[in-house]
Amino acid sequence: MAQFEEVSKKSELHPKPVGMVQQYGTAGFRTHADHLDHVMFRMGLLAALRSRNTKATIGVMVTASHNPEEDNGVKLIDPMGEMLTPVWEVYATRLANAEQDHLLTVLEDIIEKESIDLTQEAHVFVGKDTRSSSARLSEAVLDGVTALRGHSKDYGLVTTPQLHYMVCCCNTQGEYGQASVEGYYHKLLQAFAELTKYVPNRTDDQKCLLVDGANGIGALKLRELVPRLQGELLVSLFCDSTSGKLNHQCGADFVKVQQKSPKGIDMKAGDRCCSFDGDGDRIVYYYSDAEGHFHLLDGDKIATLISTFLKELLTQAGLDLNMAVVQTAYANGSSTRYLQDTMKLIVKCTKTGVKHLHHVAQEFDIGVYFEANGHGTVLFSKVLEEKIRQLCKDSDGERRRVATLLKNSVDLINQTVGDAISDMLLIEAILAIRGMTVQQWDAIYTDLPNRQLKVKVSDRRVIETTDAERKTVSPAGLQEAIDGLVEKHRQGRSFVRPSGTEDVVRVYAEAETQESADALAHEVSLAVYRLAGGVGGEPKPL
Ligand code: 16G
Ligand code: MG
Repeated sequence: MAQFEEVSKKSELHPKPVGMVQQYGTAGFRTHADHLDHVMFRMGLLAALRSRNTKATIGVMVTASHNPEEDNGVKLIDPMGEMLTPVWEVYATRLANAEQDHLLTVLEDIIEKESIDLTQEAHVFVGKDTRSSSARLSEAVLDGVTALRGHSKDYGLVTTPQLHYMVCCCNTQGEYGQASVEGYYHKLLQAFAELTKYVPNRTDDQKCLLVDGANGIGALKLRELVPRLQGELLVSLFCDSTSGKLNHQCGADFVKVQQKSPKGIDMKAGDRCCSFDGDGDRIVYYYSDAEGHFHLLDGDKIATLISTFLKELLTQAGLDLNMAVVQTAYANGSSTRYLQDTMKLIVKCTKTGVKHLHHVAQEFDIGVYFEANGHGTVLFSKVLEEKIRQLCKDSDGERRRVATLLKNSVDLINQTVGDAISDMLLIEAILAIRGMTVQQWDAIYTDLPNRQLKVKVSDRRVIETTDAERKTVSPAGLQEAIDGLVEKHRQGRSFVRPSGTEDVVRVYAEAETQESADALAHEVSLAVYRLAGGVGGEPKPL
């Protein structure tokens, strides 16, 4: 026990309120900031163990992404910059929920199960978003790392994907890039400059982009980056955190859910706009047309733009490699049809949550993955990266130009996780290279009208799903009811799933018209309410 004296002492400074229970959810712990001090300290401990276990540097990011300013949260980052492996999510939950006098027992149990050698060195990178609670909560993480004699490096204010990038750089001994904010900018700026230098005749109008920084860390980081873009992109930054509140009536989640532009953005008809979320790992684009109608270009449209571009380059380079787009059940049916039938791409569907998409995308030479909500990136196999390197060296003329475009696209993309800044630069480069306006991009396919609703039930775990959440297996009769309702609507599709972040059941419906999608969503909500133990009043029609 002597080796844990420091843990015992320090944990008294970060006591767990008796009886409080939290879960390492889809993207880590997330709740009101007042309930997280002990969780942060313990995640510092866990990161120090995970580092010894993997003999690599581990990341801990303090953020609650798109949640309100009052919330906070924490995500752990594994050695290659990917999200924490599921077995350790279970440890994280156990450690966070251990009552004060059980903490050492749980800690020792993890050490024993994973045969962790405490004499090994431990290294942990820590980062935080701009929430007022983040400073003290990240101190608690650092306390935890130190209590287990780990070394920590505090990156301070960084976006979530920047910290993922740092971890990957460090564990690849710099092969992925330099593990500093400066190194991150350098890599992206160079790739962006190389890509856009092939399109020298752009007008200022084509270079203009309005960005909503969600009043968060993304805005701060973009402000550092923009002056260095050398006029290749003319960014007007809104919701830049100088006056507005984080995620309040702005940010990618607000825009996606409300289907309207953020408050405070000064957009004219046809202006190309995008919104980041509160920790800079999601992005959506939009514009309004001459009639004032709002048009959203979500993760599905982004995946289509990027995969179409990369597929064309592969063909031009004569590289016969496999490529897939990974989506979730939320992907608009029109996008799936376009990618499969017109683009002849492999399309895979997984459960909601970035880690699931990431995992499937790893199986291909190029795996483009995006959730409709704007979280996504592209993964490239080692084989592909090597072939591109060879082509850049051995070919000339047009083939070399194409290989160079591919190489710089790879460099511009943050392969560790979805990254609003990197995605934005890639999208801007593709639009520039193709000479495409945001309206032309939007016109690649037309979204089917859709509607999302929530239903409150007494226990959402009664809903069990299969087939990447597209079908339910319980409660009995629900799937049959949904099938019956879907049949009544042209181009109808609907599914329900328990949320991983909120105590609700989510309902999705799409159909040929908005009226039809709204009606279907309502009918399916009623079926959930009746068959899965709905609470409160019956769902009302929209
Ligand atoms: C989390 C996930 C996101 C997913 C969302 C679903 C990460 C980094 N984030 O925010 O990918 O779309 O949860 O929420 O994995 P839901 O389960 O409440 O619908
Ligand atoms: Mg986020």
